[in-house]
Amino acid sequence: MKKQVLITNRLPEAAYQLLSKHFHVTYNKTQLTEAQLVAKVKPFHGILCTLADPISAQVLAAAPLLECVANFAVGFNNIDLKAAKERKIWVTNTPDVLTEATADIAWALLLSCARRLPEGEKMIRRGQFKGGGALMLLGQDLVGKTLGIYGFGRIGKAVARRGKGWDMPVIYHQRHRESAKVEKHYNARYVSFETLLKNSDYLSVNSPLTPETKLRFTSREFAKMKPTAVFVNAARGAIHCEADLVRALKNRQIASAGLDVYEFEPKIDSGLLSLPNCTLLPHIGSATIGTRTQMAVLAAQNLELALRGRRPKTPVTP
Ligand code: 8YV
Repeated sequence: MKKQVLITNRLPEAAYQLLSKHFHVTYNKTQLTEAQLVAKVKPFHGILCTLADPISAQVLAAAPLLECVANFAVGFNNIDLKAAKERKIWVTNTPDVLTEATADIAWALLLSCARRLPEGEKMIRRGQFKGGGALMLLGQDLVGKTLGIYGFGRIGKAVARRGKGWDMPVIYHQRHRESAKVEKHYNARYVSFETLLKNSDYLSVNSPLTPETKLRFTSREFAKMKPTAVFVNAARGAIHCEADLVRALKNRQIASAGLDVYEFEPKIDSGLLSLPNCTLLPHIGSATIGTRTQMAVLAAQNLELALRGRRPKTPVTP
């Protein structure tokens, strides 16, 4: 008998095509709640899910046959890893394939904030552009400015690499310091968290969401940043406190913010929506045709390998 696989939501077709060759696939095409997942997962040996699916201890407990949860994301904060480990269920993610696309979005936000693109767009669409003015929409320069990176993993490094094009010295902070060779390659200097806050002209958040990084950026941190600083988060919204960020932007404690992620996603603080000095995107960091297709293939390959009793390509557990 073929093993049973659940794809929890719409994904690039490659995932279904690959999995349906080997397994009996149930392709669900709408977002499921935690209660709906609990009610649904009993017959499945494998689940291919997205970040929006809460794979909690309750969901895992409702799936006695489960061997693998393949997440369609590099982050896996939607999955109860502890419960999965206890049951020896594989959890896999999709690293590497989305690094460049996500770094591009961090940079798109950075440029958009520096040059006030949302305000310019709005002016045009409202018919308010009556010819350029010498003092109209003055933004900030990038060349030679300091690029600060919080979380110097794959995506953080790809953000840093792009900074070379603008001759930007890079400072970074994370738990551990990189080797001298890596630092030289990225023109990057390890600094304390306080120095990162104080010295960054552009500060990009690229860390995973963990108990340690949760709410790392609050009023206290924004108060230490330069009034001209741009804050960019294309990682996870809960790494910053959204209400505190709104206050910092309103009070011009920092110049602007570029966000692809939100603390209570998909809810967004209404304060942010009315502020001119921020660029807001709907979590599209990895959303290119090529990247999402590669993510779907990798997630499906991980699931296939695990259900055949082999080691997945990119396991998070054990
Ligand atoms: C999501 C992401 O996977 O990979 C991650 O951790 O945040 C994104 O790439 C994507 O939005 C699909 O849910």
